[in-house]
Amino acid sequence: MTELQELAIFGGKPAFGEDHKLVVGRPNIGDRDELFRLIGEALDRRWLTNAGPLVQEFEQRLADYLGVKQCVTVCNATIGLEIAARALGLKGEVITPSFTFIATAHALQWLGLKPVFCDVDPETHNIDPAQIEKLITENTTGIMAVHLWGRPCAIEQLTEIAARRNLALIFDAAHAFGCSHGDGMIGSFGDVEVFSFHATKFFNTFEGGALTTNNDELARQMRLMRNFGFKGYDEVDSVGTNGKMSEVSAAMGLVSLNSVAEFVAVNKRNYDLYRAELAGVAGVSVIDYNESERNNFQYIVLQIPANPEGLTRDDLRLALWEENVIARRYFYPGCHRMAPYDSNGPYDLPVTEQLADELLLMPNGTAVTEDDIRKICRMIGLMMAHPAEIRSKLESAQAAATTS
Ligand code: T4K
Repeated sequence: MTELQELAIFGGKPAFGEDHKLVVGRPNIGDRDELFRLIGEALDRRWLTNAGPLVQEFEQRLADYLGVKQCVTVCNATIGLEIAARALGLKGEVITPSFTFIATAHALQWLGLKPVFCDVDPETHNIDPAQIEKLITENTTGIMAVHLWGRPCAIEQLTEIAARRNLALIFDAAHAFGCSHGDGMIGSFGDVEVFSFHATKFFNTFEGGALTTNNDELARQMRLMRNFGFKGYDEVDSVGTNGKMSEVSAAMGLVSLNSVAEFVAVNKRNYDLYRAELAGVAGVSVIDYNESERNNFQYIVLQIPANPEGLTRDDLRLALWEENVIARRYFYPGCHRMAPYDSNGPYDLPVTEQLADELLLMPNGTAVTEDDIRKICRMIGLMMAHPAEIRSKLESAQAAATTS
């Protein structure tokens, strides 16, 4: 058992070495031989991008896995969100949460749309349907909701509001690959759903993403837009961009798909262990997943409510960083407090601000062992039990840093 004086902030040796830092988002990697075989075939074919055979196979396998009619892969989810918004003809204002990765808001702003920030539900961390209607104006054309941490939004309520108010409904499903909602997988709700397959996601294609929809005409338009709007060699149908996925990314995707069940099982094992190990630690809780649904368990989200007697989320983060446990404050400070949105206030987003100050994400995935987790949780227990000592040490380190 580590004693207080053995913690790195008191001069002890960090629990993890510089070459074994534990981070949020270390990629999961499937069968390398199979990956190199697929890449070798692509090289032999000399067909490297532009809807090649691997991309086509990947799209079909994704559509089958998700139970959705159409899947259009893209080079990343940010471009995917932009293509979705453009294909749906969004104009003016789009209602979206501030409590998300900045890409959600930026995708809208990049298109000249105005993201209108809506607060989130304190339990689900997802956009609060009860607050959406107050934000709808004559300029509102859509809702871009986010299935944060892979936990589905209030899909039925959002669908009902969108239909009644004649708004498009896009789900940013960047976190939600492999998650279900009732009878269906995330991927077939709203007008379109957008996945991210970035390296830091539990299922990755290096960079990449996918647009999924049951609307054939929308899929056709998004397919054209992803390739500059080209309809044939010399004919352009609409404004477009370069959002294509490469063959190398599709190869990684096919290989990742073969291992997706194993990645989820490891995430779940780790999640269960974090929960068990932290169960007795006062002042920290681990957010839960609805176990009657399919989840990917990629995000281990700790909540450390503000408490004048205890450690804050930021104290804990700094102490863990000294141990080379690079826990992250997703999504601090909230999009509305970042440029360019911070100059548009005032905002009334109390739950967003509270969560941005209280949540801390922990390392997960196949690069994290059960021993790593036990070690991390023991340190968290020790730190949380000694708030005064930890805080005074952090304050003196900070004072020394500012005077030097
Ligand atoms: N919507 C939502 C809700 C999202 O969360 C995201 C992306 C998007 C949209 C946009 O999707 P993409 O356009 O990216 O497809 C990371 C990811 O870059 C980002 O994709 C992700 N969300 C976000 C939650 O996390 P950062 O700025 O935190 O990344 P960074 O560079 O700090 O990396 C995180 C950790 O992962 C580091 O500690 C190092 C480690 N890492 C990273 C890479 C790239 C590795 O160990 N290996 C690697 O290859 O945004």
